[in-house]
Amino acid sequence: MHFNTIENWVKESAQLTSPASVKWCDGSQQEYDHIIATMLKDGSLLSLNDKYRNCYLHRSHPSDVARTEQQTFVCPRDRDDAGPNNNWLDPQQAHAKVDALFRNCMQGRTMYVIPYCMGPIDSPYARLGMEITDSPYVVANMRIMTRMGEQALARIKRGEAEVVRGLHSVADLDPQKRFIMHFPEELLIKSVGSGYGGNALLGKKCHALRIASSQARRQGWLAEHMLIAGIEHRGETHYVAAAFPSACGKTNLAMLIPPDKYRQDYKVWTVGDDIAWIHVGDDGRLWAINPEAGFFGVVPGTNEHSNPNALSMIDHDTIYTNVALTADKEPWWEGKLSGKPHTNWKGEPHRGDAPAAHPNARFTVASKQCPSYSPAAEGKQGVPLSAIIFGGRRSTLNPLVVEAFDWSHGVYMGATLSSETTAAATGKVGVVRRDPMAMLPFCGYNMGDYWSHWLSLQQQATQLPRIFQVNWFRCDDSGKFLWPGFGDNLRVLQWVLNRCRNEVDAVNTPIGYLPNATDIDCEGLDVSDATKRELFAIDRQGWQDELTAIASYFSTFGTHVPPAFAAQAQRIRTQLDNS
Ligand code: OXD
Ligand code: MN
Repeated sequence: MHFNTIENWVKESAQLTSPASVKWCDGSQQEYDHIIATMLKDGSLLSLNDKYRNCYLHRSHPSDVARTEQQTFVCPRDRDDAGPNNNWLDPQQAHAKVDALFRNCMQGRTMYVIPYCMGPIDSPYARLGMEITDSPYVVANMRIMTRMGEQALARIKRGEAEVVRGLHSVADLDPQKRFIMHFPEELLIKSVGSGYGGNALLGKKCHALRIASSQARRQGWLAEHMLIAGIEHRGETHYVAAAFPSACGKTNLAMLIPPDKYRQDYKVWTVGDDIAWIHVGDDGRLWAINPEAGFFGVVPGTNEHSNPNALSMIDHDTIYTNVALTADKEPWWEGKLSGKPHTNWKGEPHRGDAPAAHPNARFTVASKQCPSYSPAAEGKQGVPLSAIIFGGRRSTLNPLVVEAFDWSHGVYMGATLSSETTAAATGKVGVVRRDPMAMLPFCGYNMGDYWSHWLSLQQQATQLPRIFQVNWFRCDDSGKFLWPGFGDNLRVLQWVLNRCRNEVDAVNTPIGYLPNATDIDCEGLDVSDATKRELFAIDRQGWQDELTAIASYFSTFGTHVPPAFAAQAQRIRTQLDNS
């Protein structure tokens, strides 16, 4: 895109929104320090106890605490291109609707222009973006989450690549006037009325997933809601990408520390915790980069047990959003093992049973602060994938781990992913919803076409990763988790790796390959043989019902559903009947 086009868009945006001044961000430390100082002065950031060097607390508006999917729209000209998975408006109508809200909305404020790069700055797979915002909080967060500033601008000025533009304003934060609009055909995002996370840091969900997924479809690659981790064993590192719905432990898995008995032999390297851009390499394998430069992670539940790496990276140079405070101004959240809450996330005295930190409270921190951050994450080419893992939060039915027979079955497995909802999006928590590839809120085009696109990689790649499905969240009748999770998930990853290296065989079942009982090491765990059997039991009636639910879900995508899926379902049904 020609740089003139971008300059004109910045001018037009300023004419529309009438800011007091316009500032092009250079991404420097000095600029960051200045923004922080301004926010400390106006009260939108609070400083924390000195033990937390360069850490700050931001309290968002209490009605603006999570992504708002019902106000998020994908607006290609043809409604069918958005699919039943997206809210849609005719692009002209959508522009008119939001432009009315943008009119003069920046009066008295500074308009910041943020050039940014998603992915290592010198990577051929990195992509460029430009966000305009009136929120200093967004500027500070974008500096941590992306490669922002001079170098990105230099690449943009060269004009050789596509640039995704995003116009953002907090406006008056009125939830009724909050819209997150995507125009994939124009590579454009317009977000108004929210200052929170994925609604406002446009590089993340809006650019790197919704718009990028539609670019990826056009250009033959994948933009996915996946962590990327390297598992090192005896000098060899295998990389896996894993898709889980929001707030289902991607960050914890990406930063896993092996249990004691494995610590000598295994080391997990973090490449990314939320987004993977996957392309076919010259060698016919799939390679992944993490387009982000930081983590915007869920804070509650983070502790020495669940994620020691995260805990140690967030005690300095971190922006906290919506956590509670102890009496001596240390950040506090549910699951923190020390201190006690004095002030809740809204800044009120903490009382009673209500959570002190908001369940979707977040930390923003540079990836480089993570002790397990992989040097390969900064490499130009990304990392080659040995396995892709899909995981949902299901208290019943889905086994601890199962491997797909082949790519086509694996894609079907990903497409049938479902999960109980969490606090990462507004709405009811704990309801089972279908969340194909954990991309339901993030796929920027018709999900039926997206599945076909996944299947089409078979024609492009010569050595595809194996595909697995995991479920750390199986419960017994009393609601108690059957599997310890966290670091012990390495025991499952070990099986995944052994399968990738063709070192163990597996049991052929209607739903895929299951581990032999002895191949998942449970030594030292409070997992009885009976529990283990339950973790891998196939509930025949449950699966038949699941197939019916899946078929009815797929039918909402009409003719867009790949025919290969019906064949998969038919095979599973027949094998369940016959087994
Ligand atoms: C996130 C999300 O913020 O998925 O990563 O909601
Ligand atoms: Mn996410």
